[in-house]
Amino acid sequence: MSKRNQTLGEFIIEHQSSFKYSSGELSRLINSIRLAAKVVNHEVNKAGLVDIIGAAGDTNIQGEDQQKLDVYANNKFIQTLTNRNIVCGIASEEEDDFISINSQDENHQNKYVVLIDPLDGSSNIDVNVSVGTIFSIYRRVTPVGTPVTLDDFLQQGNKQVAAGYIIYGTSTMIVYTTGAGVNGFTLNPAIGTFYLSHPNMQFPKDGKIYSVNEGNYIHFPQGIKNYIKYCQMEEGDRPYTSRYIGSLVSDFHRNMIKGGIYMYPKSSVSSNGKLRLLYECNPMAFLAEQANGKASDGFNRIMDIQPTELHQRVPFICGSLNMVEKAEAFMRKG
Ligand code: P6P
Repeated sequence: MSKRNQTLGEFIIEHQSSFKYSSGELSRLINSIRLAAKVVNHEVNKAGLVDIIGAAGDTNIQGEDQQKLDVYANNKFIQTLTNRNIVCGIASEEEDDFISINSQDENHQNKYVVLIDPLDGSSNIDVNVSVGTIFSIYRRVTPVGTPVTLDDFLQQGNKQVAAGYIIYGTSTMIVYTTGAGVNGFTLNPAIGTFYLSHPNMQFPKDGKIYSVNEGNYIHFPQGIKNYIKYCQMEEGDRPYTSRYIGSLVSDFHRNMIKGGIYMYPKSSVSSNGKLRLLYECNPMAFLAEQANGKASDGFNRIMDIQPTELHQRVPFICGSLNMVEKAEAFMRKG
C-alpha cells in the first residue's frame, strides 16, 4: 500500500519488483527523468528573470517558433538520458529525426527508447501559464546492441511500458504510470525531493468541465459542434463549465482530478487535429486508461492506432469515461 509522503525514489524501489520487466533499468530511467525535471523546473521557474524566454530564432519541424526554454528543456532531457547510459534511442518534438544513442560500451544491453515533448504548451511561457513535459517509454523491437531504427519508435501506444508528465505549475509534479495505476509526486523545492502527494489518481467517471478551443468551432465536424452545444444546454447537470488553458498537461491534470473532457478534434483547417500521436496523445492516453478514463480519436482507441510517421498528428478526445463516450456518440451520429 502506497504511503503518503513517500519519496519518489522510495516509491520506485518499493514498486520495482511489481514491474514485469523489473531489471532496474526502468527504475533508473524514471530516476533520470526525475533529475532532468528538477533541472528544467529550476529554469522554468526563473524564466521571467533571465534572458531565456522568447523565440530562439529557430523553428522546429512543426514550423513553430522554438522558444529558448523549449530548446533548453530538450537539450537537458536528451543530455540526462544520454549520460545515464540507459536508453538506446530518443525521439523529441524538437528534433526532426530520432536520436540513436550508441553507448560507448559496444556490448550495451540498453533496451528502452523514450519519446518526449520536452516543453508542451511553450507558447504560454511568456505569459506565465503552466507548461509541461510529456514522456513515453517503450522497449525496443530491434536487437539490443544494434543502432535503433524507426520501427523502435513507430510502436502502438498499447506497447508502452511507462508514460507520464511533469507539470511546471503552482507546484511542480511528476505524474506517471508503469501500467499499475497512476501516481502523482509533488516537488518540495526547498530540498529538491518529490513526495507522493496523489496516490492512485483516477478520472471521475463523470465530470462537468469541457476543454476545447471554441475559437475553432466553425471549423469542427458537425458531431463535435453538436456535442459542444450539448455541454452548453440547460438540462440535468448541464451547462458544463468551459475551461481551456492552452496547455494539454494542465487541462488534462485538472480534468483528471475534477472530472472532465479535453478535445482537440480534426477540423476543416487541420484534417488530423494538432496533437502529435507519439509523444503527446499516446502517453496521455496510457495515463487516462490507467486512471479509468478513456482516450480516442473520436472513433478509435488512441493506443491501438498504428503510427506511420514520427510527428504524425491525430484528433484527440480524452478524459472521464462517460463524457468521452457521450462525445463519441455525437461523433458517430455526425
Ligand atoms: P491551440 C500546445 O501547443 C498544445 O500542443 C497543447 O498543449 C494545447 O492543448 C494545444 O496545443 C493548444 O492549441 O490551437 O488551442 O492554441
